Amino acid sequence: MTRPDTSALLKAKIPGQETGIELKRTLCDICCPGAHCGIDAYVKDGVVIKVEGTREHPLNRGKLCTKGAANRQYIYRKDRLQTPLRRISNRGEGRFEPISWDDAYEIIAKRLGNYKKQFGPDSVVFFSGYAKWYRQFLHRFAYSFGSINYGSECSTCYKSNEMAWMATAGTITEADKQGANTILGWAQNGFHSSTLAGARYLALKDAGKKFIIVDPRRTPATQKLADIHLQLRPGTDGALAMGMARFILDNGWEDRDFIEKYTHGFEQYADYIKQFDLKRTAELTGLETRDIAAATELYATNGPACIHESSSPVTHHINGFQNYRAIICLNGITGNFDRKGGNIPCESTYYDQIAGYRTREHELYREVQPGPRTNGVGADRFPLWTKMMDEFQAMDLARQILEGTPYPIKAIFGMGLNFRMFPDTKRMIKALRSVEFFVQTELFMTDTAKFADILLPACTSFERGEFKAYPGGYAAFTKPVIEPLYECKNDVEILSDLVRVMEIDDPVLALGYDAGARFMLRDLSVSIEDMKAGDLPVLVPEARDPEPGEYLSAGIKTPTGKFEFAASVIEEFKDSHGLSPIPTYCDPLSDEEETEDFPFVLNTGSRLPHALHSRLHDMPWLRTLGKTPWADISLADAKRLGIDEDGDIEVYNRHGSVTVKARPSVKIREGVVHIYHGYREANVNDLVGGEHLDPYSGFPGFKSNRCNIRRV
Ligand SMILES: Nc1nc2c(c(=O)[nH]1)N[C@H]1C(S)=C(S)[C@@H](COP(=O)(O)OP(=O)(O)OC[C@H]3O[C@@H](n4cnc5c(=O)[nH]c(N)nc54)[C@H](O)[C@@H]3O)O[C@H]1N2
Ligand SMILES: Nc1nc2c(c(=O)[nH]1)N[C@H]1C(S)=C(S)[C@@H](COP(=O)(O)OP(=O)(O)OC[C@H]3O[C@@H](n4cnc5c(=O)[nH]c(N)nc54)[C@H](O)[C@@H]3O)O[C@H]1N2
Ligand SMILES: [Mo]
Repeated sequence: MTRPDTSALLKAKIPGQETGIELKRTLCDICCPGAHCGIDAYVKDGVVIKVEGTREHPLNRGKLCTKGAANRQYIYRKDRLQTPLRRISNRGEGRFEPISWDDAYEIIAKRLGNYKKQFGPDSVVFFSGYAKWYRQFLHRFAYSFGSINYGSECSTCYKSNEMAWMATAGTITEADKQGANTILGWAQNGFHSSTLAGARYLALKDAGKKFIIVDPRRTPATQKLADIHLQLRPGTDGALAMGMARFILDNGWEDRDFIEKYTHGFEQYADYIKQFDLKRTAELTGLETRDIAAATELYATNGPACIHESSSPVTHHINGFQNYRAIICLNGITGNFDRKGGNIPCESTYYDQIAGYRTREHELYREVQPGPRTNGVGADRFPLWTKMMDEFQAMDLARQILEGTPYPIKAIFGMGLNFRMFPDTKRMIKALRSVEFFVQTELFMTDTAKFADILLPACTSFERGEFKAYPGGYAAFTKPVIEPLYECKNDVEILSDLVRVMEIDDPVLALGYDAGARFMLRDLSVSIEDMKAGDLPVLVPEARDPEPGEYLSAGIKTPTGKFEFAASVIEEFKDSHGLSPIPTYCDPLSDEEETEDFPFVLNTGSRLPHALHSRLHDMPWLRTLGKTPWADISLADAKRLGIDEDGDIEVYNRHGSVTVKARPSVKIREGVVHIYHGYREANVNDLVGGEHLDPYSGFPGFKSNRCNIRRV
């Protein structure tokens, strides 16, 4: 066989000496840390010319989603920041002049140092947007600087679930879907939010598992998996869980042994849920009594049954934390806790991965914590959050900046902060205008970056290395596949430089990323050098999955040593903040007066498979998959209001309005409007109230708001 000539090889992007194309390996960090796929990067002359999924990678086995496939457009986006910049126009206008790294560091050191001296270290807040890889380092940087105020996008993401589990059972859990006969998928649509999970779900379905999906929308999961789809009104999940619990008790389907041996507060909870008979539950949730009954029977009698958790939609309501607890309590009532096929206690490793081994990620920052977290932003208003979480509740940040109480915030040190993801975005913008000093590290010239006084160019996962934990006991340490573009630096290098310029006494940060990683991974028998030696994740020998029953025999890690229907951790806030130790239910719209002006429920921000929050809407390939922002409405509502497919509609309420295309369909129930988030030209968070918050977690009510719609 003759070998094709070089130009043909080049055209086909074949690696080798003739072409000068090298195949190098990294990961895609565009979406959640649980799904950072292995990437084969084809590099020629220092430029990535092609990406593919790594076939040997234990997570993605060669596959990539649309987001991952668009990585070249991500790395080489035209608005990548190239040099450090100093703002020379009004905030938000976006005119900057390039400055040197040294000058940028000098300015930052001087300004932050002055605020610290004049107003105390807590007057400077440190905040991270969605990226997670540098988090522990930023957290430590805040603490070493002396400020207790480290916060992140976690103020709206996943942590409320974690709190609910910890408060109830002293642990987080994983659903043992393999071992289960019935899977209760509560807000489960991994087909969009975790693309790789789709194939795994289909395999479970093929294996004969029964699925109940609770979701106000019709989705790939409800269509491909659900034996029963409970299409409830958004945010009424707590009422449904309580109705199911009562129906289980009425029928004697509960696990008495488990309840007696392992639980606390059952009588009180059983008494409370008496009000949720099928009829009332159906009224509250908008479901049919027969569907609730059938789903409950399937769940309670075709066990073992596990509950698949979603990471945010159930908790994006003002009643979200308690709704989530009510769902968790179904495990306690049926005994599907720490049992094969139920929800199995587990521990999280490095950025919420469940990898079967532990790291010292929390120690990295806790060892330099400068004081009690009760001094943090939002601490007075959200004491449960403050007690249970290691960071401030950022939903109170804009208010504190604008009102200056309980103390003034003078500066923000942001990494990937994005105002568009906050409820009441206008208030967040106002706060960014009024804060005295705002530094931001970013990849791109985002609308938020335009408010920064000093803007520092960060780099992508292709231009740096990082430690990464994967389920199955894997650990990886990537290496850069290209040099940082332009003058970019990675975020941790920036922190490391700043520690030196600001003369902060922190030997770990001063030494940089590898030193921190060594600190966090010091208990593992695999060294970071071992991990770096190859270009695929390696197995950590001591990693192991938890065995069902192990946690119960070791003792439940709550104050009573029991699965707590009545959560001890909430007791102390009963009188001071009106929080209830047992799950209670309130309407998700109850904090705003009901009026005829806003008869619709606005549900926002379900995941789109080709988008990640605000971040990918500007990327040409991905944008073609959803050109203009739209609202899903029901066919009945469209007909009644004379709204056509793709007609412009205004969605509005007392907070604001957006104009989007209408997409009437069977996907959504009557009376509900759904809009995807993160669009510049139709920012749905202008319609979410900044004080529409869950008092337990501080989470915003992104997923139920009053609104109305009209044809434009
Ligand atoms: N209406 C509505 N709003 C929501 C939600 C919803 O469901 N509905 N969901 C909420 C949830 S769960 C979440 S998690 C948040 C997410 O909200 P954000 O975290 O604000 O999300 P992103 O739009 O991804 O913004 C992150 C920014 O970080 C930048 N970035 C990426 N990688 C790096 C890096 O390595 N270094 C630096 N310095 N910057 C980087 C990106 O360019 C981007 O501008 O949104 C919340 N907002
Ligand atoms: N492609 C892509 N993937 C992502 C992200 C992304 O932006 N893009 N973001 C990542 C992040 S930060 C997060 S937090 C996760 C979120 O991921 P998930 O937790 O899976 O959440 P979603 O995909 O937003 O929503 C899942 C389902 O919940 C339903 N839902 C909405 N409101 C309610 C409600 O009130 N009750 C019930 N029972 N269901 C409801 C929605 O209709 C949707 O079908 O996704 C992650 N994965
Ligand atoms: Mo999230």
